[in-house]
Amino acid sequence: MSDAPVIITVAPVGAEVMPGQTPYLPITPAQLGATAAACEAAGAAIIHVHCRRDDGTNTHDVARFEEAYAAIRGAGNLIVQFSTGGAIGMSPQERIAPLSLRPEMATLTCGSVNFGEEIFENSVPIMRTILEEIRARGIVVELELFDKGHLSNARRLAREGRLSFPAHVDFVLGVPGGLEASVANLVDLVAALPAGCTWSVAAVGRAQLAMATAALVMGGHIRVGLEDNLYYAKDRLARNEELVERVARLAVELGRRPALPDEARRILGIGPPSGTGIGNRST
Ligand code: KMH
Ligand code: ZN
Repeated sequence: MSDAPVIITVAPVGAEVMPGQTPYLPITPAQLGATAAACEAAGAAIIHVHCRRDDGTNTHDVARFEEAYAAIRGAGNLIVQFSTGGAIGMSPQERIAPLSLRPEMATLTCGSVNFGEEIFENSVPIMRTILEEIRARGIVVELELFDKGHLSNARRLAREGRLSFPAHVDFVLGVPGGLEASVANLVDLVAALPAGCTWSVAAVGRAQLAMATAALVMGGHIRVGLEDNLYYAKDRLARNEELVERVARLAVELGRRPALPDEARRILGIGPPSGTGIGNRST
C-alpha cells in the first residue's frame, strides 16, 4: 500500500456538459478562478482547463484562455493544465492556439476514439502537431489514454523522439466507445506502462468515485470534476469542490494525503510557475 501524496486534478468544466444540465458549471473566467480557489482549498493540485463563451458554447480563443489563466493564477497556486483536446470538431490549430500562453501543463490525447455518436480525432499527424507545439513551448505533457491502443501510439511517438518516458499519463475510462471503467482494465493499463511513469485515472459518471478509490489503493493519482461526472450521488448534482473534497478525505482515510501544488510540481518534474524556463520531464 502506498502512502505517497496523491495528486488530485480537478476538471471543472470540459466541453460536453452544458449549462442547462447543472448550475455548477464554471463558464466565465471569474467562475473558473473561484472554482480554482475552492478546489485548491479542498485538496486539488492541478486544474484541467477548457473554456466557454458566456453563452456556454466551447471556445479555444486565446484571449478567453488568457483571461481564464489570469483568473486562476490570481486565485491561488494550482498547476494549470490546458486541454488540447478541446471539443469534438475543433481543428488541430484551434486546439493548440492557447499553448502560446505557456501553461505549465497540457494534455495530449494519444489516439482517436469513438466518443458517443462522434469521433474524437487524434491521428498520428494531429498528435505530432500538438506535441511539437507542447515541446516548442516547454510545457509538461500529460498523455491522455482513452484506450489501451493509445499506449502503442505514445510508444511510437517516443520512438520518433517526440516524447520521452517516463511521462505522466491519465487514463480516461468509461467514455462510450473507449475502454470501460473497471478495476481489471485499470490494473492492466498500469501494468503496461513504461517504467517510472506516474499515472492518474479519470472516469465517466458513477465510475469516477470507484476508479478514484482504486487509484488511491494502487498508488496512482486522481482526476475528478464535472467534465467527467455531474453527480455527487444519485439525483444529487455535485459542485467541483465537493468532488475534490470527497477524494481528499478518502485519501487520508486510506493513509495517503492530497499533494500540495508545489509537491505535485516536484513529482511531475515541473519547475516553479514563473512563466519562463518551465521544467519539462516528459517531452
Ligand atoms: N472534450 C473531449 C473531446 C482533453 O481535454 O485533452 C476531449 C478532452 C480531452 O476533453
Ligand atoms: Zn478535457
